[in-house]
Amino acid sequence: MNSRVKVVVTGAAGQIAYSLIPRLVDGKTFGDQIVDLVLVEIPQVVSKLEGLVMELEDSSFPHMGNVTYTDNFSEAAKDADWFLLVGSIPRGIIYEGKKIEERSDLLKINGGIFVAQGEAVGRYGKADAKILVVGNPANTNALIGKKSSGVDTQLWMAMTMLDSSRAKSVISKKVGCSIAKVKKMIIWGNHSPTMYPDVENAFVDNDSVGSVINDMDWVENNFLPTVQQRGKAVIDARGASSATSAAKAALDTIIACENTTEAGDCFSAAVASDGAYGVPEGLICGYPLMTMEDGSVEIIRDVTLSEYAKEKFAISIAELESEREAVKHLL
Ligand code: NAX
Repeated sequence: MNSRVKVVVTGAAGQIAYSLIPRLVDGKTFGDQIVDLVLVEIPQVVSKLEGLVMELEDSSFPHMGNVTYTDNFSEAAKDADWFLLVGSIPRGIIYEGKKIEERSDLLKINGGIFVAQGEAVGRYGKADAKILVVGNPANTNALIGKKSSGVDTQLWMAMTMLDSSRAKSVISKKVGCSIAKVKKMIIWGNHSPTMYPDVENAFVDNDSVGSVINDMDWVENNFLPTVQQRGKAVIDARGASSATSAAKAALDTIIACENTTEAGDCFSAAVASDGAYGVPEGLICGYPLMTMEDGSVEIIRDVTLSEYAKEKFAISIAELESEREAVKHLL
């Protein structure tokens, strides 16, 4: 075995984490490396993590290194390579006597958490650490975290992989092909119902999905709402939000960052805009990304957007800007 990687996971007693954490040490996600885990929770539930650590120990994972748990994020962050920031206060919870229903309330509460976590990632994490924000509102949480970190060498991402996997699934059913054949599934914008899953630039074999399907009415009235509202549909059906699929998407994002992207493909995550595709600088925006041979993650810059796509993308950019405005006191 080659080396070690240290991974911090917040929200470790939550439902996504229960599916995610064992698979971080299964020898697939990080390949042939020993994975040290630090599991983080809020003080009220941190003691529950003892049970999860027991289960991990009992699972006999050859790639598992040291596993610890804490409610002290700064302590956890020391020399970490990866941060999976899953923990956040979910919609629907009673918080300080009020039911949290609005995205604006979520922004306020979770924004505060990400200031402190961002500072600790910047101060104690490795200079080349990668940070994947899963906790919602993911893009704006990542924006606050990145800004608070004060470090430019670390890579802050918000997760849109689940959205791209959902889009691939809908396309593969429509076209009648294996999901593995659907490539270059880009999610533009925010991880929210305004996201724009780009059917026109996706490929099945070497053909554009847009031209294979050739039905913009289906795209507008079926594909887009299905993908954009899939999170809600799962909640309605399951009585709980997506967990195992979100965990798989987080693992897929790590794998995409740790391995060179195949020519002609890309992966989806939201990263800080440097003005690419006209997005205001600094917004954490869903883009097509590729991991280069030297391990750096770059925005793919030569995708052509149709007028239809530009219009949809603009709606999501406007939402990201309004979220940034709502948390400007934290930036
Ligand atoms: P759970 O409520 O099961 O777990 C969240 C856990 O986070 C709880 O155990 C809570 O105690 C902990 N937590 C809260 N604040 C924390 C803090 N400051 N430090 C450490 N831990 C903290 O939620 P779960 O279903 O696991 O979902 C977690 C987050 O993922 C939610 O915000 C959810 O909205 C978001 N999602 C994001 C998705 C994406 O694609 N980006 C999809 C799935 C999911 O909806």
